[in-house]
Amino acid sequence: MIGLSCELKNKAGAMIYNVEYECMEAGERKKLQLANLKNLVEILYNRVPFYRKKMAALGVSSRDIHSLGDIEKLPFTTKDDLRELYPHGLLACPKDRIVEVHMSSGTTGKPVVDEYTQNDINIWRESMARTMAAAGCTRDDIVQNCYGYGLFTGGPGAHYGAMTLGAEVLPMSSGNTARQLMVMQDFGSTMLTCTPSYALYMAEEAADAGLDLHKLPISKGCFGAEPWSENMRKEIEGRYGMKAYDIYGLTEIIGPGVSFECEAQNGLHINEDLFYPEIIDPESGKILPRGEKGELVFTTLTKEGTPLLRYRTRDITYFIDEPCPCGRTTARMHRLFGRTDDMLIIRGVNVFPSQIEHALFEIEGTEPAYLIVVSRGVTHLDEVELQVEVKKDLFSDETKGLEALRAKIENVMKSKLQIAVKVKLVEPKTIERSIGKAKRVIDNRQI
Ligand code: DLL
Repeated sequence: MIGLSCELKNKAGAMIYNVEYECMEAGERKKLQLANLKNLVEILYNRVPFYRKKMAALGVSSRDIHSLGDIEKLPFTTKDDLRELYPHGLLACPKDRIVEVHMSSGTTGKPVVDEYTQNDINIWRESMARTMAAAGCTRDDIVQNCYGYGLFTGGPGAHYGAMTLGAEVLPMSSGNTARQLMVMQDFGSTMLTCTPSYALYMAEEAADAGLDLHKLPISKGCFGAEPWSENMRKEIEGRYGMKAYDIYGLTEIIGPGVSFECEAQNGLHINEDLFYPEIIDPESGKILPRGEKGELVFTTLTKEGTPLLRYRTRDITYFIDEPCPCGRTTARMHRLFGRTDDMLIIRGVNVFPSQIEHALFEIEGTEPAYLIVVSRGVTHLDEVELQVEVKKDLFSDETKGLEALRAKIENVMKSKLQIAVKVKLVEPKTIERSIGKAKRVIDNRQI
C-alpha cells in the first residue's frame, strides 16, 4: 500500500520504493486510475464551482466516465485559470484541512498556489521517496539538499523524500556556496539535490578553491526544476565523479516527484497511479498517438486540497512505452525538450534554448555558462547573440585561437539550428550564475 516502504531491490540491485504500485500490472493500474478519476470528477463537480461551471458547459459529469479514454470529454485547466482563481478558488476541501501551502515564483502575474492536506503531504513524501530511491538513496545516505526552501517546492520536496527513506538530511537551501562546500567536506555528504545549474556553479567554485570533488564521498544527485541537456549531465557527472539523475515536477501538481529517472536513465518514470498523464497537440488540444511529441497534461488522481483536472503544463515531451530493464511498469516521459512558451521563433524557425545548450556543450574550450540575447535589428529581422564563456587558458591565449573558436561555434549553430547566430566570447565568470533556476534567454524583441 501507499506509505509503506517495500524496499525491494530489482535485478540491478537498485531499490524500488513501492514495488506494489511501481511494478503494477498495466491492466490493474488502469482500473485503479479509472476508479480514482471518477471519484475526482465527482468531487470537483460538487465542491469546486469553477469545475462545475466548466463541466456543465460541456454537458459532462462523472456518469460519462466509463473508460480512461473518456477523459477527453473533460475540460482542461490552464495556468491562466489558476492565476484568476488565486489564492483559494480551487480549494476542494474544507479550509481547516490544509496543513501546508506552496507557490511557484512566476515572473509575471499572480503566483500559482498548491494547498496540501496531510494526505497530500503523504502522497508527496511517497512520490519523492520513489524518486530518490530510484537514484540509489537509502538510510545510509547523507543528503545535502540545496534546493531553495520556502514557498518553492524543491527544498521541502527533497527533504520529505530523504526523510521518508530514513536518510540524514542537511537542509542547506540554495546559496552561500563557500559554506556548502565546507559542509560537503566536513559532513561527508553522499548525495546532492539542487538545480543542475547550481550543481555546476558549486563545482566551479570548488575547482577555484582547489577542492577535488572526486576525493569526496558524494556519489549521486537528483537534479531538476529547469531544463538541462544530456551534455550538461555529463559535465556534472565528470566534475563530481557522481551519477546525476533527472527529476521532474511542478508546483501545481505536487512539486518535484511527478516523474524521475531510474538507473537505466532512459526516460523519466511517471508516478501514474497518482498523476495521470496525457500528451496533446498544443494547437488542437487533441490527445496524440502514443510516442508523438506534444504538450504534457496531468490530472491529479488522489489529491484533496487543490486537485487539478487535465492541467496543461506547457512542457514538451513524448511517452516511451518500451519496457524498462529496472522492472518498473510505469510509463516514461522523454526528458523535456522545452516549454511551449520558451520556444523562440527566430526568423520563423522554432528553436529551444535546450538545443543551443546541447550543441554548445559538444565544443571544446567553452565553459557551461551561456546567455541567449534575442533582438530585432534595424532591418526588423530577428538577431541572436549567443554569449559564451571561454576557458581561462584560452582567454589568455593569442586572439587567433579565440577567433577560430568563435567561428566554430557559429558554424555548429548554423548547421544544427538552421539559423545564423552571432557569437560573443566572454571571460570566465562574467555571465551571472544562479543559485536556483538559471535565466538563459533575454528576449528584447517588442512583438
Ligand atoms: O520546479 C518543481 C521541482 C523542484 C522539480 C525540484 C524538480 C526539482 P515549478 O517551480 O512550479 O516547480 O516549475 C515547474 O519547471 O513545468 C518545467 O517547465 C520545469 N522543470 C521542472 N523539472 C524539470 C526538469 C518545480 N527535470 C516547471 N527538466 C516545469 C526540465 C523542468 N524542466
